[in-house]
Amino acid sequence: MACIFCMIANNEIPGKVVYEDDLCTAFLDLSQTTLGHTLVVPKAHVENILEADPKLAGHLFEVVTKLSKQITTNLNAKGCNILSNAGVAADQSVMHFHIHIIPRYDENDGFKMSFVNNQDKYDLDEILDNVILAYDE
Ligand code: DGP
Repeated sequence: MACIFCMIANNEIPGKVVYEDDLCTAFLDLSQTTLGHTLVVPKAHVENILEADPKLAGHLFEVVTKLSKQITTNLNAKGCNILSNAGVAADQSVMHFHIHIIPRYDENDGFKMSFVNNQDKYDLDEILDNVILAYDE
């Protein structure tokens, strides 16, 4: 199936490209959740970070680091959120790995994210021992 981000990243259809190199392309997100909302995507099709080679993901994060400083400074933003949704349960709607750079201006600028405090539901030692340290690649 044709992937819209493959096509934009490889210049097969036009996008508002902010940055490009051999491995990735950064372009403006159509929705512009906040002014300057940008996506950084690999040129090769990878569904999301859970499928990505760590070296490729590392390169994307290097580019995200540089661009987030450039975009935040040039647009006089006060900060930014960096986000990558992986899987439908995590609200991924385009199934091509992408990292959002969302410049932030104030708490009412269009982007909302909330972290519910569930600390009384879980045991941190149990999570560490049984879930994270037991993980074997
Ligand atoms: P996510 O929910 O994390 O999969 O975010 C997908 C983002 O992609 C969403 O913010 C809107 C954006 N988007 C969807 N289709 C297009 C498109 O054709 N062009 C551009 N530039 N952005 C798109």
